[in-house]
Amino acid sequence: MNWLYLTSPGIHYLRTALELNGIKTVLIDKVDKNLTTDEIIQILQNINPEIILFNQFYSTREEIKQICISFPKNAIRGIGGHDATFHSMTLSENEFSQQYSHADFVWQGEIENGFASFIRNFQKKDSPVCVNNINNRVQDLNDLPVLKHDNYTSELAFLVTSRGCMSGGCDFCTTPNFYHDGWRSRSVAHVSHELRNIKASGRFHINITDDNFLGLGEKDLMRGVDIIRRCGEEGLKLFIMTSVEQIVKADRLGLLKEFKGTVIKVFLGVENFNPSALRKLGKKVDIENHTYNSLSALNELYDNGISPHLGYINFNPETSCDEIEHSAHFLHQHNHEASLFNYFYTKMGIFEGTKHHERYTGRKDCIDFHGGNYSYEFHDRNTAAVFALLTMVLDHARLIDFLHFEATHLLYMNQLAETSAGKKYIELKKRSSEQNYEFFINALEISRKRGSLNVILDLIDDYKRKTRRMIPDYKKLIQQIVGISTHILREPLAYMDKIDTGESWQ
Ligand code: B12
Ligand code: SF4
Repeated sequence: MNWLYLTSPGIHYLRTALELNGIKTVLIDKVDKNLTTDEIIQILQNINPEIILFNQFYSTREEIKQICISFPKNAIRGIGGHDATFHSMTLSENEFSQQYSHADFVWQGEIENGFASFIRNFQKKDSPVCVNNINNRVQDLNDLPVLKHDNYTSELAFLVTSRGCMSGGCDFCTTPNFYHDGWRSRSVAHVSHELRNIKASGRFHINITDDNFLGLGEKDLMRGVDIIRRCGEEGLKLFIMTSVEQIVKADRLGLLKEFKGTVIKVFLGVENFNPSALRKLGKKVDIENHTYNSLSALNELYDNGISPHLGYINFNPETSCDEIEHSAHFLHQHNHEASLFNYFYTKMGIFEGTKHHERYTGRKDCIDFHGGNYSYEFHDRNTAAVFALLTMVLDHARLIDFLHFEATHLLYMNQLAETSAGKKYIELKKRSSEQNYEFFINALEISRKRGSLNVILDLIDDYKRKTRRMIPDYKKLIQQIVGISTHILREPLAYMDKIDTGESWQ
């Protein structure tokens, strides 16, 4: 999916804060340059730095350890970021010393206040040090540097216009604890300077990585709309993440039409259509009205030429088969949303720093971290069986998800819904939605009735055969869309070209 090619914003803030304090830096950007672990080690050996700093994600913990170990011990090694912050917070002193023995320090929280002077004065100790900076937030985000965007190659620009969300937010999310005193934003004028830099870098597509771009109330919404207007004037295209409530509000105030043609995709925090599942997830919304509000928001986005991408969590440790069945009906019945298999497959992660982590840590059997992933067992055996069946077709389903995602993005970026390509797109979306739904409901049925191995194999074969047939159709559609498009993202198209059309498999 094209958003995976995005450079990580945290390393750019880290670098800029150090440079502004006279500390010379070299950026090694794994995502942007598609670097392997060995290549990173090689680059580090060539540079031979005095200090190495890492922005850790839960899936890169092991890789960072490996890099640290492969490098001469005299360099200072520091680790920070969301995952390092919360992971280190949950460890006892002994566990911390053991698990971070490859590091000299772990920094918890933002870097803007305090990190530059810390690193200048830091002396290596016998065991790693933990620095708690979580309460030392940047309160006025207009104090943040305006980034230049001249040091990464991706076609996608990133932009951070706000930090945080509601205090005491959703139980599965780490954002409320990282930014415990709530949502803060940059002014429109401050953001506008950075928009100019992005434009000057030759990019037209921006992923706004704010957890909640449109904020929490009407004033925040108006700020967001103002930024969208500026982007519209500059011909910039946006991907944003926000809540169902703010989209509904924007529509009620007649503002959503201003998004048209500028906002291409909205990552919408729906999470689920089932009230009982929402309660288990600990989603902080008006649960009884959430399904209605979510469906209104989806319709309003489509009506304004914007493609919604659902933040969706179908499985959690206590998911029941009735909940996922109800949820599947909704996905299937509304705008063919069942077309993305990922919505069916997403399982809640139990991350350190969340209320769920606190809840489940007493029950250690529930959380197991290995190979860069959190796993747990489902309480219900039938639910576990459905999830296992979904896993068996994942390789095929993900290919179609990728093609569908990119077709959607191109179509909406160029506002081509009303063309013949748009009609073809809807046909394929419907086909994909029917296939995913049929597979899911059959998987559910088999799991409840404890179906035989032959029945299971037939179901899997049938799904795989049908999805393979869709590959050439999606590829043709994407070519057709590209033929009439003004705006194109080259990188995902290059990946698409490498996908075997599947014609030889039929
Ligand atoms: C953009 C984004 C993405 C992009 C990633 C783009 C990229 N290349 O990084 C995409 C869409 C691909 C993505 C995917 C996923 N993401 Co994501 N994502 C985000 C998001 C919303 C914004 C990141 C951002 O821009 N932050 C702004 C920068 C400025 O903040 P920062 O990185 O924290 O950096 C600050 C400090 O941490 C510190 N710092 C950072 N690095 C360092 C290093 C040192 C040495 C020091 C001292 C300090 C320091 O200083 C910085 C400035 O103050 C965050 C939420 C968030 N608000 O951070 C989730 C988040 C990181 N994602 C999360 C998750 C769960 C996922 C997925 C697993 C979702 C899914 N189910 O598929 C996938 C996994 C992808 C993968 N490859 O494994 C979780 C991670 C939880 C955890 N404990 O690790 C987060 C925190 C969301 C959440 N609240 O739960 N994601
Ligand atoms: S609304 Fe989104 S960002 Fe805010 S707490 Fe809930 S999941 Fe996290």
